[in-house]
Amino acid sequence: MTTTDPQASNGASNGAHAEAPQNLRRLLSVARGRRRPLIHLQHNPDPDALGSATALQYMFERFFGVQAVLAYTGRVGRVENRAMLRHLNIKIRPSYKIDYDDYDLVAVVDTHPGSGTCQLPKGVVPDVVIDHHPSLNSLEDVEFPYYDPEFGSTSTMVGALLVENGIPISTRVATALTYGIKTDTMDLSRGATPLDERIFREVYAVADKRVLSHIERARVPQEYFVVLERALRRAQVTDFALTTFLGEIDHSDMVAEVADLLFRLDGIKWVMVSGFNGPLLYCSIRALAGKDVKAGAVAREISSGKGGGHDTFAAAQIPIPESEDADPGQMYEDLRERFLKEVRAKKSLTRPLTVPPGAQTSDSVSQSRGEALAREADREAEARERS
Ligand SMILES: [Mn+2]
Repeated sequence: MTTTDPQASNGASNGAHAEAPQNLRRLLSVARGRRRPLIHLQHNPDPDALGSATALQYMFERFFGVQAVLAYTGRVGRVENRAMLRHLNIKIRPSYKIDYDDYDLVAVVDTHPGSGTCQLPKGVVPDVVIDHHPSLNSLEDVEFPYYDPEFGSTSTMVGALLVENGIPISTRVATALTYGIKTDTMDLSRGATPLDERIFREVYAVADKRVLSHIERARVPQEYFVVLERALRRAQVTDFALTTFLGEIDHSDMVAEVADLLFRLDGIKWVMVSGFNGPLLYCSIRALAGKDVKAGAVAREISSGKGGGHDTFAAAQIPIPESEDADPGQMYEDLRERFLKEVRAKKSLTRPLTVPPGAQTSDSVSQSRGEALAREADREAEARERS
């Protein structure tokens, strides 16, 4: 059963996926005869979007001998994700350079129309949607909505279409799916079902482990550590919640990465990390499982509907007003205020994670060191003048 009802499941929680043959038949019947398919990815595509799109592209090629174009909006920021593109030779094209009228089939992966992460051009109704993100939207206009929030990743969903139907996969496709499942489920620890495990085992067996390691251990620019230092220095522990502001960031994935790192702090139930890039303030939220307040609802609430997500991890993207006195730092403070209220953390119980505000840090140290050097240079110049 394929359904747009978020309550229903098409079997992800079971070890086997009985719907796989039927889902494959439906996908093939929609795609049959189409010569120019286009696969539209989630905004700022992550490994799950890239992995599921690569596997779907492979299916179009295998069954119909057609080359699907992969279109994206936003950017691929995280170095691991860029390494994935490079090592697996995944070609993606910016959506704005594409005329969607040139294509006779549009498939959307790892997002769905109506969601903030789906930036399809206006008026484009996809023929196929493959997604696992919780949805409040109806997908009834979509010919084949393969949609089920029970799955830990979209890569599992496309992987199931292949594996459960006995379709052989290439090392490249297996590696892409492996990395997609791995990152979306945090190594099968987050939102993963027995089916995610099963599909993961199958694709991992075929995956190129050396390439995987090259992707996961991709080298980062110095800026990464600069932002990380800022994140730690500004982090505040409030009761059981941890918050920090990264300031300006090069790409939005950084808020998620720092949120995952900080969530490791002992005794913490909630994390919120924010930073801005261009016209948007980004925010990532993490929560312990089993709370009566869910991360997705908190993200939606504190961002006035500009966010959402899963029970334990969620995100928001809040437009920064164009006016000159718009202050992302103040926006973060307001967001933090709403967040702490929403998760019911006691503000009086606030302490710095590492150093107290105003403590001597690398910034102030290098500043005073710079001043000392300048004074020394002045003295030397004076001495030269006297002699
Ligand atoms: Mn995903």
